[in-house]
Amino acid sequence: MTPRLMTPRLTPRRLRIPASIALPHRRGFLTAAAGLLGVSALGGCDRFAASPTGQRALKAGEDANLFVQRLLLTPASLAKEFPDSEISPWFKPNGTIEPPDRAYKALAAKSFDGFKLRVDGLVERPQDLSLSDLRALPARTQTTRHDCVEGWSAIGKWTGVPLAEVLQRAGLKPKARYAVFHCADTMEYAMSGEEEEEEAEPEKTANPSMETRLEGAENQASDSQAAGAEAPKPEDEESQGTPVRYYESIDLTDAYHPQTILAYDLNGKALPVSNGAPLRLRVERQLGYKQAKYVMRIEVTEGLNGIGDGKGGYWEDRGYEWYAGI
Ligand SMILES: Nc1nc2c(c(=O)[nH]1)N[C@H]1C(S)=C(S)[C@@H](COP(=O)(O)O)O[C@H]1N2
Ligand SMILES: [Mo]
Repeated sequence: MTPRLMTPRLTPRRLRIPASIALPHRRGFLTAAAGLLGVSALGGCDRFAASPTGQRALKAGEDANLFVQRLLLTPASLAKEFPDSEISPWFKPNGTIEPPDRAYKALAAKSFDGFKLRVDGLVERPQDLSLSDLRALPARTQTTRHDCVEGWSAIGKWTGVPLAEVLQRAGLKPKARYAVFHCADTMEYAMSGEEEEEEAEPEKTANPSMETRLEGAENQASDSQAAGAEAPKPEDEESQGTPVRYYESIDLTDAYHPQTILAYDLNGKALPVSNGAPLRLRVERQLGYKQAKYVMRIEVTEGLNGIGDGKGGYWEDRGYEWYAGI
């Protein structure tokens, strides 16, 4: 048992972990942790499993297992937080900076008045939460550094609702393992049938590095937006093929992490469209592309197959790592 784990920052209260996972006192917490990890130093797994603490911890299931393991095995469990004096004067927007989608534009035109975050999938009580619903839930503010794979960083002060609060309202079903974030912005249009095959081949052969492709897509996006040319026109949406929208996913360990929030404010003001309005994910121990902007729906799933190309995110489907730890 390493004493570092007993830091006051890691109390269950601060972590807002579900009641079923939170154990009444630290000794119990660490005993349960040891049991779940198969550590026998505290008297053996069998004895642990038979004890009331063990029973409760084991019943909490694999979510608790993942959660406890990550806490125990990760030396720095919280991402660094910065003083306000270090906030970047400008938080560079990247990737999509203005979703071309008709539905999104209609919401933005009304200051996201009709916005409802859908929470569904493996949950007991699907939710549709307006911005005022989300703002009425407990909030967390954190000033953190965002690191993009392109090699730039920015420090921003984010305020939002801990994802744990939202998931707790929805209630996870036993098979829940991942939270998938479906975003409003179309990245490209998929063609149907043989056309798609023909188009896909040369790209695979050329095999450009992911950085090149990411940069390419980002430049293309900003160029077209600047020129107002290539950006899909709302009336053309359907005729261009099936929209391929941005999406991301995290496991429940990250979902319940205290710094994982759905942010609605940046630097004390409503999130700008360029940075993901009305709602974006902050999962602070991972890289920029995990920080899904324009989140419309959170789907709780058992696996990642069947969503996009099955790798857990738009950029993951194009070769990036699913776990983008910093
Ligand atoms: N929906 C959506 N989310 C996204 C992206 C995007 O293009 N669309 N780009 C990602 C990347 S690569 C980065 S670095 C960050 C950029 O966030 P920012 O625009 O607030 O700087 O958003 C991430 N989340
Ligand atoms: Mo990025």
